[in-house]
Amino acid sequence: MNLSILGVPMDLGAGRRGVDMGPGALRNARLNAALRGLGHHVTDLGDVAVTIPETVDKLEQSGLIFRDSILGACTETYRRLSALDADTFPISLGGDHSVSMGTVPGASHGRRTGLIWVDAHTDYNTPASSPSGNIHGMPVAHLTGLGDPGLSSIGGANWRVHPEDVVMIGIRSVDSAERELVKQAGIKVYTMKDVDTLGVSRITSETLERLSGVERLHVSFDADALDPSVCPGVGTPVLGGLSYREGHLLMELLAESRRVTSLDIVEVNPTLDTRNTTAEVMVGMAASLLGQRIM
Ligand code: DIR
Ligand code: MN
Ligand code: MN
Ligand code: MN
Repeated sequence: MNLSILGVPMDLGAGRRGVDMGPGALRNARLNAALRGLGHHVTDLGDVAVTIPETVDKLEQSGLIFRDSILGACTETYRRLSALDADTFPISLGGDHSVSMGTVPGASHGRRTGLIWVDAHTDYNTPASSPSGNIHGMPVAHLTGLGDPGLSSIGGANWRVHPEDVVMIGIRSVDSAERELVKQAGIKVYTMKDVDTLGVSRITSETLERLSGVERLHVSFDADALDPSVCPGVGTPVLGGLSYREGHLLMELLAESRRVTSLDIVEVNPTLDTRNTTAEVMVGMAASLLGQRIM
């Protein structure tokens, strides 16, 4: 397969600094070589230009933290990915999870897109519901058309992810107003309780069945979905996450389906990590999704 890698070194949407160094950490963990080793043709597109937070006023024009700079970086991300051929598989490297407001429409090529959101958090706050004001807690809401009109129309005025085409896996931290929004939207959520009781195998087959009508299938993998004992280098760790094997099994089963068309790896924070472990684990997850097999 032709794979294109795009870094989005942005930490403007997170409450803590440092995820802007994620793309460097993932490349340092030999992402490109791992994917080439699987037989793929890998092109690294480099990084999108992102505003340095120290150079602008935090509340910018809008009153929403770094909203204008985030909109700018996500719009550029969208442009870079939509310029690729539809049969090229893009892997976007965050950066905080707000990058997905650009990667998901960019990788969609205007088609109906299923979204598998692997995360400890549902990221379904709007500016009005958010207790933190951090935009990395809001990307899925914007992708489905809620919230700030600029952030919700990066893929054009008419393109949206339909809430019924979103499946979230690994969830264990949801704000109270956010919970109501997720329920109202009808998004399918597999919490960690569901992972414990149903198992990743059943969850993956149900997910693929639910998303059988979509043309594109995007996986957005927040490193904090994995347990902090596996991925310590994240800004908002929550105990009780996916094990190393549960993460790999999910990626392996999705790979076997041959339906996934794009991937994000986000929220890797080298300043909070131990010896680049989190980047190394996430490179392994990407390799499993792109066809690495044990036998
Ligand atoms: C929280 C945390 N729900 C917020 N969200 C995070 O700020 O909206 N998402 N950490 O990854
Ligand atoms: Mn997230
Ligand atoms: Mn296109
Ligand atoms: Mn998260």
